[in-house]
Amino acid sequence: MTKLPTNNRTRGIHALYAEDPEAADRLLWGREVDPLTRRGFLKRSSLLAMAAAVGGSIPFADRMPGGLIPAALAQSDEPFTLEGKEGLTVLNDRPINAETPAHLLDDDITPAKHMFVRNNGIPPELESIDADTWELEIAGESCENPQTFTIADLKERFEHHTLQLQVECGGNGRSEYVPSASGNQWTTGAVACPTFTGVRLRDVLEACGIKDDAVYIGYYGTDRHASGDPNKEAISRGVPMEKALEDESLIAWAMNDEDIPHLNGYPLRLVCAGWPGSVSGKWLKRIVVRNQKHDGAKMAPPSYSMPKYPVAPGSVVPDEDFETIESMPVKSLVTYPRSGIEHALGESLTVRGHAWAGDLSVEEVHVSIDFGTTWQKADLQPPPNRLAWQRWIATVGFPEPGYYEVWAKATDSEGRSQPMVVPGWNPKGYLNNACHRIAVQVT
Ligand SMILES: Nc1nc2c(c(=O)[nH]1)N[C@H]1C(S)=C(S)[C@@H](COP(=O)(O)O)O[C@H]1N2
Ligand SMILES: [Mo]
Repeated sequence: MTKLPTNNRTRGIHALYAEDPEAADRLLWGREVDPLTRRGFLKRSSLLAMAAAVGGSIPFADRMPGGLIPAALAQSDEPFTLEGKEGLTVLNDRPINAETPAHLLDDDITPAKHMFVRNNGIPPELESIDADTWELEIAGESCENPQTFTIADLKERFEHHTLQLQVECGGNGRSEYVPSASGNQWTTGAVACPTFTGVRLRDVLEACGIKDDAVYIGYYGTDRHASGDPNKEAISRGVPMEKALEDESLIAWAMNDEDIPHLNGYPLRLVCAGWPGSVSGKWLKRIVVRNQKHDGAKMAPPSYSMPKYPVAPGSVVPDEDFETIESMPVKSLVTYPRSGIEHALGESLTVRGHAWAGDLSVEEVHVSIDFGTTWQKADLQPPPNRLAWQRWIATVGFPEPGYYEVWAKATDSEGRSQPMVVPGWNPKGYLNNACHRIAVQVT
């Protein structure tokens, strides 16, 4: 007989799932979980792998909710892994949200395995997606000739463009706000800058005809609302026409010259870089050209919106006092070395990272090793193209042994710098662009 490797709690939870799944969910997750949302995290094909991982067969496997992480794994120190991803920190598994530690963002071009995942709902099952028959519909009241394109049509009819584009979640950095804001507690890792290949959104919209009264576009994807309700969208956001028609706004079918990873929107996604990542729709099925500001799910305040004036921490802000976030603020990361390293006194240390500034470019980056008392200018490279992040590099020395922090601070092309402390508190915890810092022990 195979035996379960772990304690009675594991055995207990399986029995409880068989009897009373809601109670088991409360016990395991500390909350109730809609039965439909239990699906989808681990695929059926993973059952064998899962049995191997827990060290024995799972007698009640057929009653095990699809979304369940076996307690034997959830309780172990093994980092939990997502297919195609490496080293990400999983913040939430219903829906899946995972961020990238700063030192894994050191590449100039973010590899697919290190691109963060931000899901508002339940992604379409990979098995249900057929890229060959996938269709994108262009419609809306301000579209003259609504049309449908397969991915092959897009590839054939329009010019291809490959650009390196930064995607950052509007809530990146949320974990630092006090009082805490609800939502994923991102630290610094909800940002990435891979290349995307596709066609210009502008070319496709123009082929369908844009009416004079068009002011906004909105996207729809095939993910489902977290409740499982088929009549609700997980998210449907968009951008004003001006942003939609920029050279860099793409409908992309490839990331880093390969298929877009499943969790990042395979087989087709919108990329409107420099704005909150939420405008870059994944699993893209439909784009509507609107004669009013798009009113899809998560367009209304307080979603992706900031108070129009600074508010005291903890304030309640009325909906009419919010405005939709557009360009993201200037920001930077120290991606090398990894925080916490030891360094030999007398040797200089090369530090490097990336800086970006929403729709703008980065003008300067400075670093400090004395908690911001003095700053030295870093070398800063231009972006490979507009809306890509920029590499910065600096060499620092340390006067004596002890604990140091390296801080980095970027300044955008309009003279705005990153704050050294967390910027203005806001109800949903958006736009924290405080300086990133790493620890260095000099011995
Ligand atoms: N269809 C769909 N598109 C989506 C989302 C989503 O949940 N569903 N999340 C948005 C948000 S909030 C962000 S930050 C980015 C994240 O992109 P990534 O998961 O590829 O990193 O996708 C955006 N596009
Ligand atoms: Mo996001």
